[in-house]
Amino acid sequence: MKTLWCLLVVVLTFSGSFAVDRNNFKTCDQAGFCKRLRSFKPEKSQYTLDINSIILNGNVLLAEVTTIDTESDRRTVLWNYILKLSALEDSTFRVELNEKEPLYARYVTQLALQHEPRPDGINLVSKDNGKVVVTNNQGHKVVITAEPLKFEFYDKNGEVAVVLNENSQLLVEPLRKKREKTDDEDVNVVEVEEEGMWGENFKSHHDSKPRGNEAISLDVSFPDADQVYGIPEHTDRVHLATTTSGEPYRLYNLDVFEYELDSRMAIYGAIPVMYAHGTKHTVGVFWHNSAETWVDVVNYADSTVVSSLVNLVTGGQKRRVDARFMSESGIIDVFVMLGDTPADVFRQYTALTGVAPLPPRFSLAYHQSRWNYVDEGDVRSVDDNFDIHDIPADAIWLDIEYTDRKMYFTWDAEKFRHPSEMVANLTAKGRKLIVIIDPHIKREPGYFYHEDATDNGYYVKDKDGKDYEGWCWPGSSSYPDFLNPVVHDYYASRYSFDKFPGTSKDVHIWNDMNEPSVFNGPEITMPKDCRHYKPPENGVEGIGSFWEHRHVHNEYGLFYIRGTFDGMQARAPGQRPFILTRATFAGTQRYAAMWTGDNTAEWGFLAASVPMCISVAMSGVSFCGSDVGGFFKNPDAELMTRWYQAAAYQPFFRAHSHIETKRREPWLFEAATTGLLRDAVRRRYALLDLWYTLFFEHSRDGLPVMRPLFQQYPKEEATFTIDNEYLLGDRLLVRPVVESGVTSVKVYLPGADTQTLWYDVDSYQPHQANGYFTQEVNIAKTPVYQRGGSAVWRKERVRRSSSLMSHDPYTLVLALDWNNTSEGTLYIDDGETYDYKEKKYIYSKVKYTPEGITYSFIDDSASYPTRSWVERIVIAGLKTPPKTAKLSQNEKQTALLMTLHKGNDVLVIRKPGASMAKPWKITFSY
Ligand code: NBV
Repeated sequence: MKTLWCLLVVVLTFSGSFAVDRNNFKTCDQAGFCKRLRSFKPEKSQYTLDINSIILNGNVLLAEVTTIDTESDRRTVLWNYILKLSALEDSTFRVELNEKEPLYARYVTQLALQHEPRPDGINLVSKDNGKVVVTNNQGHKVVITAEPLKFEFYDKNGEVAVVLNENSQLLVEPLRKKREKTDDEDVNVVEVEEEGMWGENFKSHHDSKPRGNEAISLDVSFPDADQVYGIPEHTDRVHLATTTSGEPYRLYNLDVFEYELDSRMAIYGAIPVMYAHGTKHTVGVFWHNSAETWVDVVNYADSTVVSSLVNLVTGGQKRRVDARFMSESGIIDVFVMLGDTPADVFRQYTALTGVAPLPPRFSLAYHQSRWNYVDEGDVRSVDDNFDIHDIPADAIWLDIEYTDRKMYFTWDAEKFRHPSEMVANLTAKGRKLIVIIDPHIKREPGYFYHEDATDNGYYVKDKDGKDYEGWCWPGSSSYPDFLNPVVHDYYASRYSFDKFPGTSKDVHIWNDMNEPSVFNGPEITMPKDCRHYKPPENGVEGIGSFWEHRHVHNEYGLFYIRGTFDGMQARAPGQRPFILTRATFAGTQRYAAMWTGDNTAEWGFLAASVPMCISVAMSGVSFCGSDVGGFFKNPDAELMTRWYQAAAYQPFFRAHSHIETKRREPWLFEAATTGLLRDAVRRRYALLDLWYTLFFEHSRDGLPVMRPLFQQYPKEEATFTIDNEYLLGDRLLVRPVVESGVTSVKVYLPGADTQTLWYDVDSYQPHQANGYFTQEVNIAKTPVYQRGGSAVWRKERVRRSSSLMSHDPYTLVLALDWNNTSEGTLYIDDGETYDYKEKKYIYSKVKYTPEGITYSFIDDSASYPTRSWVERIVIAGLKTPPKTAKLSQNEKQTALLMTLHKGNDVLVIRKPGASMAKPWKITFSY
């Protein structure tokens, strides 16, 4: 085993070719259920609803469904199911279909939903002629056809927006008992059962499948959709491709070494939500399932779809997308979100799975990481160098080497002898330390975590009920079963300061490898027949008394980060924790930020960071970034510069690199490059208040911080497939330069129909929206535009870290629209505690009209004693400059100084001096 371990380490750390080893990962054909379901194409669905069985109970319609052998004349009932259709708040329905009397309970995903979804009323309108019509209280109608079973969901305008089982691919494989062969039974009779029903092999791995086949599938059609989006994490475009001639999209959290671009292969995250958008409406479906899932897509407008099929299905009009979800286990549990705008569906999805809580402010600033900063001296010198080179930074990260031989919650006694002092050095400058804690536990005698877990039965069990042992960084490792509440509590308690000495409220956490990654497991993860905790039930023993890893795989990482979150909350109840996770699932946003894992220092990976983060942002997780500079390989100065410039405008901004790459802290490049990196980081700090405001607003409205263009411009067809630029809130448009050696890039400016103006943030030059235009770029230029009509607050004094800027003065940039107005919000609080829940914050709106500028509080009952004041106001796009300006605040009036710039269309009000702690007003005269 030792040799195998060494080999694995070698393979994982040195690989000359930089390409994923596809042999390690299954294709659909190699995953028994995917192959089986993909070839399941009945002409007519066997599922039939028994109209007479319908019961209306609260917001729920219950009915019996059977599968009927339609081939036989006698219409034999094959199996019985229970259907539950629930009407929920905010234009959402839920459809659940489970076996009526399953042999064992089927798994229902536990953590994705933030709470029991809130009900809406349901009304049974009719049940005649084989059709059941129900409505909710918000004006949506659902028509259920009894035979074959089909659901049509109508939008508010009475148009069909989502159809379930249109293509007859609904399937719930009933659980069956394995027939033990009796002595006198003919072997062949037993063998008739489906191939792979009771066991499957992949490479050298055998999956024992004790419950047999239990897969589910459902097709979802979106009439009128131009594009579908979502189901991250993949490395391809934001709008999903037709999969008929290739592999489906795969959702299975995997540690894919040297993952490839433009691929539908599974990687670290799996968020099973899909949105369909067209000029008529936007709708979505959330496939509430944590098992391995594959998704096929057919977009009838794609050139790859043969025209005879287009004609047959859409009558030649080409607008329609069909999808099909296939999962290895679970029940059919699908939420239908009826929009009808992109913002509506994004909100509806976060109403189900939650929003990201307001992050600590520092976490939105710049992070410096590397595998590894080798000792305390190294950390100190990196920290000092930021000051020497005048580059702000908020956090330094420690990777796995800080531990005592990869035993988490310990320190390497030689290299990190004084962790508390190290942390104190950082906090003196307002900086934080972030340390990695992985889920695998070294099986080392004497290691408290391992001993406690062994003694108390905390580990995930193998198929025979023994502690499962796999290989990971520490060598032989086991994996705590975070599904067990006792294990959750034990793990969370490890974060208390006395149990994790050297840590304090200024030490935050990075959770890696939580797919979970198991070097010697099938597909580098945990075997599916491993056993997890299930609450004991009277009379349930044997197979039904535990969950298999196959049921919970995609939410294992979520159980883990929930433990981290609860632990950090308990160690310092008044402080907001920051956690970074690699594995994601629906609901991840409630606990952690995510990053796109082990990318490579190549231009394609820089480019991919944009659609990858847009896609997860649409799927609830706004806090996303990539390893800046690329994890593997060494970036050259140009790539490094462009990566910093791009990441300065992405939510999570962290430089990180592989242990074998060359050191690449910003000051290790030539002076000119260091200057460009410094400039990129400073630009981030200047806009920190905008980031913080957008995350605050996300915590209230659930909308993505990093937005696809079509969210704000849903009728503008060109925006549907643009994913190399995006919006920050509704204010800035960012088109990062992700191409090498370019002197210009094409930028699409949306909003031509409303004569939207976009101001270049460097020059205040306005551009009227009119589709694509060519923007010249030199190496210092990142195309970023402020929307005319918006207001952005900046802080322009350079400090060592964000906390040192909290009371700094503001520069307000007002970019005017055609009507000479602009407005925008700002959120201010202490940046780290929960005092904002006690109304200690300022949420304000600033509004410009030609008469003047008003700064007022949106939440009147809240306040915060900020010492910040207004240092400068820039008004861009001014048509008639005012002659005088007068500030009124606290019943005092002050005349203000102004200067006109450029072609007299940029006005700067110098030192208005207004305090941000109280409302104020500036009045102009002409
Ligand atoms: O902990 C080491 C690395 C880490 O630096 C990286 O960011 C993670 O994605 N980790 C993966 C383990 C192995 C990398 C080959």
